[in-house]
Amino acid sequence: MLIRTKRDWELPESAATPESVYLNRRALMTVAGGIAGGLALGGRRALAADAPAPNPAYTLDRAVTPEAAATSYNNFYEFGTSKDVVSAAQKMPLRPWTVRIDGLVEKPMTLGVDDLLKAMPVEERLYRHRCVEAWAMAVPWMGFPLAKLVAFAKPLSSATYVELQTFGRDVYAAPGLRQPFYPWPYVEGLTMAEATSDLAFLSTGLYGKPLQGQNGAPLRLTLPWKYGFKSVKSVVRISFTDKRPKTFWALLNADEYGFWANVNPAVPHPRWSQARERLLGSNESVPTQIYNGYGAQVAGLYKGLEKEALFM
Ligand SMILES: Nc1nc2c(c(=O)[nH]1)N[C@H]1C(S)=C(S)[C@@H](COP(=O)(O)O)O[C@H]1N2
Ligand SMILES: [Mo]
Repeated sequence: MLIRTKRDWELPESAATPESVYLNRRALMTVAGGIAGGLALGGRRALAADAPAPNPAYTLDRAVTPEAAATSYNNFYEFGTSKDVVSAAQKMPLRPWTVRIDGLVEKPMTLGVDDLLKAMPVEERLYRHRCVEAWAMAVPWMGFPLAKLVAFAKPLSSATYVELQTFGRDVYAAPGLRQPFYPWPYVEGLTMAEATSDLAFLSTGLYGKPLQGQNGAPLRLTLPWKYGFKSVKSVVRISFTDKRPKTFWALLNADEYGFWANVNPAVPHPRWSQARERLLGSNESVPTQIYNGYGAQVAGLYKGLEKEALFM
C-alpha cells in the first residue's frame, strides 16, 4: 500500500466467472427447505453438511463477488506485496494451529483452533469488504461473532482494547516475513466496545468452505465497516490490554493508515480519493458509503468521537 501499484484490481475477464456455484448451493438449500417443510433443517444438513445457517440480518446491496476473484486477488504481506499470494499462502500448514488468549483476562490460555471452534456458534453472514486501496467485494463468510470469543476469554474489567496478531517467523517462516522493513508480526486492534458490537466477526470459512491460506485461514478477523487492513489474517494470539495497540500499518504510516480506519468517502487517502470503489471481479465502480454502509449498526460506537474516528 505504500508502494504505488497499477490498477491491477482489474481482473481479466477469465477470472470473473459468475458466482453460479455459490448461488446454486443456496438455491438447493431453499428448495430443500420448501419441499421438506418441517424437515427443512434435516434436508439442508444433508445437502451441505459443512454449511451453517445464513444469518438473515446481514444482507447485501450488491451482487456476491465471484468466488474466483475473492480467493485469488488478495492482500497478505506475509507472503509478499503482490496480489498473487495463492500458491505461497497455500503452502502454510493449517494444523496444528493454536490460538493464545492472554493479557488482562481471568486465566490466560492456549488452545487448538478446532477446540475453540467447537465452543463457538458458527453461522454464515454476507458482508461487504472495502480495502483502503479502493477496491471492494461482497462475500459470504462463515464464522462467529468476536463478542462470543470475548465472553469466552473472560477479560478483566480493566481491559479496554483487544489486540489480534498474525503468526510470526517463530510459527511459520512465510517469505514476506524476511522483509525487515515491516514491523512484524502484523497486529491489529479494536476498542472493547467495537469488539463486542455484533458486526465484529471472526471468520473460519468463505463461500461455504473452510478458509484458504490466502484469505487468512484458519481464523481471521472480519470488520466490514472498517478498511480491510484492520481485518487481520491467520490469527495466533488475542490479547486484552488497557493500552491502544500499536498496529502494523499505523506503525508504518499513521497519517495514511490510522487506528480507527472507519470507511469514509469524505476523507481521501493522501494519494487517492475514497469517494468511489471498484467492485472486484467486475469493471463496475460505485459510491463509497460511510462506515461502508453499516452506520445503522456502528455509528453509535463513535458518539462524540466522530472527529477522530472518521478521520483515519
Ligand atoms: N496478516 C495480514 N492480515 C491482513 C493483511 C496482510 O497483509 N497481512 N492485509 C489486509 C488487507 S489490506 C486486506 S484488504 C484484507 C484482504 O483480505 P482478502 O485477501 O481475504 O480479501 O486482509 C487484511 N489482513
Ligand atoms: Mo486492504
